[in-house]
Amino acid sequence: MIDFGLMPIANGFLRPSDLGAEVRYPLSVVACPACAMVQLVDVVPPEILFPAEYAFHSSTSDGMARHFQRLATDVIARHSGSVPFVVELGSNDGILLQHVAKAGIRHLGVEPAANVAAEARAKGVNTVSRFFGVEVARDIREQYGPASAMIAANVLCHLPDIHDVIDGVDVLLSPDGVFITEDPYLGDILEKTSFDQIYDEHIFYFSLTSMEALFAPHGFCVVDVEAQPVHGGSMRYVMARTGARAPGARVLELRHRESTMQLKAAATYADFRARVETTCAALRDLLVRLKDEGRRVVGYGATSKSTTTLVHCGITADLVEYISDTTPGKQGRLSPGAHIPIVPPSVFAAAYPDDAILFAWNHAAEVMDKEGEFLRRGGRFLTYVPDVRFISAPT
Ligand code: DWN
Repeated sequence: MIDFGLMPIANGFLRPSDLGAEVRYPLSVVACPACAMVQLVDVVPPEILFPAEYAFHSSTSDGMARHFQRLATDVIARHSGSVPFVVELGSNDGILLQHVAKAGIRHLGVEPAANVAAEARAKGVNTVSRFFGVEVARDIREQYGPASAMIAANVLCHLPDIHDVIDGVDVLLSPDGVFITEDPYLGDILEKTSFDQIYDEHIFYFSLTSMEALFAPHGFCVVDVEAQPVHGGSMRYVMARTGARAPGARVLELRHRESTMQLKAAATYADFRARVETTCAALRDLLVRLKDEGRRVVGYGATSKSTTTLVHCGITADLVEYISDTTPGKQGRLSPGAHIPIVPPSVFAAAYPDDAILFAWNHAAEVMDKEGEFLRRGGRFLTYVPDVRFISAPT
């Protein structure tokens, strides 16, 4: 479908002293003509992608904090069951489970990255630092009993051993429990040409069609779906054991919509690939022109996605002065592949640039809101999703 060649680790922000030791892995995705699953061909070992010091902290965005508070409220109200025990896979810094903990509901976060797991514990979130699968599921069930609700938000698409994970859900979930998962939605990626969602951590690019094909052999069916605006367009899938609940109207409606999207057709992905190259060329050409005009251009948000954009589009450090990012662990480091310095937002505010390329385009509304002064002084944000253009108001 699309081959990005050798790419650095998307979240592998480098210390300047580590420059010579940067590793690259092949990055390419294929689409299954039978089940519409879109997935990476090569998988980087999880121990490399999710080290003890994982760079991404969920709680860096107010918008995500609100999103997870709403999800927690919904789970507490509708899905916690008669003997509540809520388990979250990839619970990161406790952004969701902190609300479940505050409500006094039995819960457990399963989070392999030690640094963010420690932050969750500090918020009162019961957390175990392991990679979830059948073995961990058995241990949890033995210690706590069955889970009434299991959640995996932006997690499932990261897990190479996905059948072991689903078997783990089967082991741990109570007979009438639900498994709620949300991930970037293939329909949005194709429609918005958001090719930067493709990087080493995202092994799967789900749709309802591929989710149903994936879960059915494990005895689960999708009973509800709900589009979410987060992460550039995500889909929430609510699963139950087959026969326990009937699929709702939204599932039927999305099934119908996906049948018109041609998700199994090679032509769909050939068209996507062509649009990716058009976007990349337009972005690079614009950055070269802005440099020639003597404008100062910086990056905003050292996202994982930005690694794909920078490296695949051939955007070099001479075109982007620095990338501003709120995450302390990324500051002082260099972006993977392009080696652009990451600086704290204070640097951005101290001497506003002319233009800022919005690598965190999925947080555009929050960023525009926060950076009113930059815009008032004539600064421009540059986006490339769904196409290359300047934005001056929330999208
Ligand atoms: O799936 C994944 C999602 C959930 O999160 C992971 N594979 C890794 C990560 O992807 P990402 O890095 O592309 O996520 P974000 O949320 O787009 O990253 C935003 C980045 O921008 C963070 O490093 C924080 C930064 N930021 C900022 O500097 N100022 C964000 C906001 C909102 C800001 O105002």
